[in-house]
Amino acid sequence: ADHSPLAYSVGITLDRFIKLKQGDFPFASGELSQLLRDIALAAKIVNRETNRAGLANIGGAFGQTNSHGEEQQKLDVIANIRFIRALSKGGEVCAIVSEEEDAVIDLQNTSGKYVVAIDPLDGSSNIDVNISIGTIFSIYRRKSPVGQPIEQKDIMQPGHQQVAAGYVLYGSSTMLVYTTGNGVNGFTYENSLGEFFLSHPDIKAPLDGEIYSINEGLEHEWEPGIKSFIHTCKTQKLQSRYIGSLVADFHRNLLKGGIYLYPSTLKNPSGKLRLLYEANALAFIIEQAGGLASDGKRRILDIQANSLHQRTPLLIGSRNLVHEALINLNIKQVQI
Ligand code: P6P
Repeated sequence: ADHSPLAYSVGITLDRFIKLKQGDFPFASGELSQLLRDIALAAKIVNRETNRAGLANIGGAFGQTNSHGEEQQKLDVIANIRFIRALSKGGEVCAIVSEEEDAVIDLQNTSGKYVVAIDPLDGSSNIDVNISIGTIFSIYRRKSPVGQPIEQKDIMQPGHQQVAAGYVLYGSSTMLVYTTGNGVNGFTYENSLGEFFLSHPDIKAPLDGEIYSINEGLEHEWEPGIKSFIHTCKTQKLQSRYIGSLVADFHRNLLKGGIYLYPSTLKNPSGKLRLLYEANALAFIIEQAGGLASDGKRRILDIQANSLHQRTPLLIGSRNLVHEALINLNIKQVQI
């Protein structure tokens, strides 16, 4: 097959790309490929729901709160159901941990080799004001050989055990960006054809960047190292860009260069973002693209979870910017 860049960028669909790339895993039995297709299918369905939310009276609040006491939006609930259903029907997954579900969902599928951690719709408070939202997912192989998946062993694996990770950005166009550990590739959805096409082959994060993303309204709650780093960003005339939707901020910084920070705050001493289904996936992607992801002390991918929904501070993006932030946070030299 022609592997020249042009060959990849002219009209190659996600399905074809997955098949092509499966060659990278000669012993692959095709289950991970099928799982990626199942996720893409659910993304197409959620994309359709988000695009018509305002019209189909599925915008706005669902009228219940999730297990964290956060008010659920109707689309949160719909996206959660759609991804769980697609993964259950696909047959490759034995268990799911979802932001929208307090407990692990055991799909009663003992032949499923994979575990998925997912935030079905992040940033859903932005839906009603038509700001981009996203899905974030991590994929692991189960560690226990058979039977009911074991929470500590199969579900709460450290991020470096991921076999794949990605996100869907429902924005001005809908994109699927994922890695299986061999680089990062981006696909843009063509609504009229119902297909994702390769649009961003082999994404690399610029080592430097001119953008920093943080909620400045919380400045009074930051630790001194964050205050000094953000002050440095301002003296170096970086641009402040903060959408309030993690996937949108992450994606822009990945392509253009930049750093996103959600540090420890008084309200959220461990940060606001979740380790298992937000930070780990984006950390895998950014490292595959040449960037860094840290909680301020440790590499995100090295953190061993001890609860399903645990939060973590997150500094993620261009290598040199994250490194600069870490030096400010831990004045002692940081080896990362
Ligand atoms: P804040 C959305 O609720 C979210 O989880 C991320 O998508 C976003 O970056 C962050 O929280 C915004 O949080 O506290 O700045 O409103």
